[in-house]
Amino acid sequence: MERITTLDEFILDKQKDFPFATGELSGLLRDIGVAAKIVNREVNRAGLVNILGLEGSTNKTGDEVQKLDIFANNKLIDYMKNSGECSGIASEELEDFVKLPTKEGKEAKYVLVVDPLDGSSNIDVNVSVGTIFGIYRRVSDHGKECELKDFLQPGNKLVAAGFILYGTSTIMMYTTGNGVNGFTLDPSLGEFCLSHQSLKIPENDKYYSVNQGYYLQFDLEMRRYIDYCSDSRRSLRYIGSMVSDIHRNIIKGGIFLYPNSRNNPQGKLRLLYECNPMAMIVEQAGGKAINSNLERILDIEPKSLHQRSPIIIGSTNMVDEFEEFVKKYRPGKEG
Ligand code: AHM
Repeated sequence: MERITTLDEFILDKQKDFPFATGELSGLLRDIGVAAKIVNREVNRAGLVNILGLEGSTNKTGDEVQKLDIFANNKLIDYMKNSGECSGIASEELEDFVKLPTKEGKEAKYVLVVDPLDGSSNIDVNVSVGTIFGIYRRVSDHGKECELKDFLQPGNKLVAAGFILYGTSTIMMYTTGNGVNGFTLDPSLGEFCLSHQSLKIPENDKYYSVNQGYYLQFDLEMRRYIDYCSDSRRSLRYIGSMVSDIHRNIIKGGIFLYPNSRNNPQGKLRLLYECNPMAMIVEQAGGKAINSNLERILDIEPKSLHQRSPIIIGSTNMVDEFEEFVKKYRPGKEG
């Protein structure tokens, strides 16, 4: 029987490649793995909510029932607070970032950005959801509390990024800038086990993924590209859960588009919590991620914590092809 490699073993093994590593980043990644298992347990029990009590009500054990995304947010933050490995957390669920004012928190080198439960509107209908995270090295002085500038760094400064997909199986993928590896949770062991090594996004043109219901609200060049995909008999796959849609594209190849539209002129997805970490993972797997202005997602300078960005992400050949369409059809551009 082949020996399995657990997430913890893998992280520790990789740490050996950096002789001066203090183990903080490894510790932080391992803590995220544990927090993910806690969220996973709750996501799996979500169908029982009607038995245990509806949101806002009191359940049989006397606790108030929380919305699952809030629950995931609170669990993640509580867990990370106690881990002492990061100095602050910015979450899609919270207006402001959270400082970890303990001695360990002030000394910690890293800050975490997280979307605790992305696509949470899918939970009621039993569709996969995910957690997305990114880790930055803080730029403020160590020994003091973290500051806003620690979080407002472009994605090209991320030292690690990853996601957990709560799907038919639970998978965690992460990168520290040296390729992407995936780990599948074995429920019988309670361990994430290495299942996808050095992932590379296939270069094909089988799938495109966009909310085509907003078609009439998109810019001309976006509509032209969607027409072209449809006309070329490509398969449209749209789950409406970014982690699931992008995970499929990483495995099978394809493009995911969440563009600006008349109703959402800046797009919908958040630069810090969704676009940047996913862009780092996809680039590390050999893909590409840009916005509607054809700028690399990872080079955008964030101005605020909850800034949104249009995103076009996936197999390099498809994103390149999209760029050609924009250059050709954007009004006012030559072509
Ligand atoms: P959320 O942060 O409210 O969960 O929304 C994020 C989700 C993404 O996972 C998904 O790609 C997108 O919203 C779907 O939006 P839409 O329903 O507009 O297509």
